[in-house]
Amino acid sequence: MRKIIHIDCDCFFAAIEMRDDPSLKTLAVAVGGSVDRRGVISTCNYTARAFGVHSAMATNYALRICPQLVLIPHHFNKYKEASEGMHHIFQDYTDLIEPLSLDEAFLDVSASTHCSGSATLMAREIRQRIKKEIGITASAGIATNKFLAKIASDWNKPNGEFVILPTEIEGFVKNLPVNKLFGVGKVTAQKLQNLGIIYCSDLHRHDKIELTKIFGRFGERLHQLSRGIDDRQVNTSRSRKSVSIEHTYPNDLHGIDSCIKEIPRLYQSFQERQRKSSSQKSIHKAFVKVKFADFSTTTVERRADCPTLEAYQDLLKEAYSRAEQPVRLLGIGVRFKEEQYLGNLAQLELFPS
Ligand code: TTP
Ligand code: MG
Repeated sequence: MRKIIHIDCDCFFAAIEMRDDPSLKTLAVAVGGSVDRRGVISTCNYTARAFGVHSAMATNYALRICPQLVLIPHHFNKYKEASEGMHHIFQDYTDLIEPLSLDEAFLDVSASTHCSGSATLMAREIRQRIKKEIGITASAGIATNKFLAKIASDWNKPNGEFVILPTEIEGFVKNLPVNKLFGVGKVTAQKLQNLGIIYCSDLHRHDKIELTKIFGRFGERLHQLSRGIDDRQVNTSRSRKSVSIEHTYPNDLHGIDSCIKEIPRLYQSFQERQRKSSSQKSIHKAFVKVKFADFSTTTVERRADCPTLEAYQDLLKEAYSRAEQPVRLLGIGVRFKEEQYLGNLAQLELFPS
């Protein structure tokens, strides 16, 4: 039986800004891009959430529904520093840490002897240390696998924790809406709803074979998740599958020529980013992403070991031809070879559950 903790900070970027300027604490605060640059909200505090503001919302709209919203620009260095500080805390409890983002990580504490081996007490202590040493609050979920731990950390957010004991799994998943299952997006949720499946208990009426017939390989996963089963390891060597850079333009780009002209600048920033990451991975594909004025998005990719500027310009022509509308965002990037992951997975087998 494994002991997994999922830690997720509360309104992370906004929490850092409130820590550094306590006068913000009583106000509705968001961190994001400005209206004149057609920015979006990265996150907002819980006061702003009460007005309906949320991540990925256009700043312009957020200010309309919450006119008193205090908008703060990003300070990524501070977020990164806080994230590193949290990782130092995690390392006092286990080496098996899988970061999911700057403010979120899975910890496998199965073998840890801290707090007499109690994952619940470790999670509490970690939250207290994050508060004291970093100055922000985090929520924690404690369970026997990653899927349940992640759902649990959200259960009593903000500044809360939730434990799902092995004996409670069956009762817990029974009443869990299927859209909470990892991998169930809007389309699958709708498909499930059409079959009268709203809660995990509804999924229990269908056996593995039936679910596989309807949902392919994902059917098997649905069968397992709906029973609270998830064998995924805490992946300490989680590695990126792609690297990209994208830019949202303050004014839409009109015509293919003005889009093509933007590629050299993107290409240069992208190369800088790659240099900094000093990645040793082999490139497998190059891709270009285009978001049009109507927010529709298209991606074109092609096999390439070492994509040139011209290769990206060709990909862009193909992507643009799919809609031929004004362009809001351009992105370029690379995907890495799959073997890298198999290598990492093999390494993970060194840490059996
Ligand atoms: P989340 O953990 O998803 O959100 P949060 O920490 O702000 O709020 P919650 O209390 O619900 O956990 O994301 C962590 C940070 O990542 C968030 O503070 C800002 C950034 N982020 C974006 O920049 N864009 C996004 O769309 C999301 C979801 C997050
Ligand atoms: Mg968070």
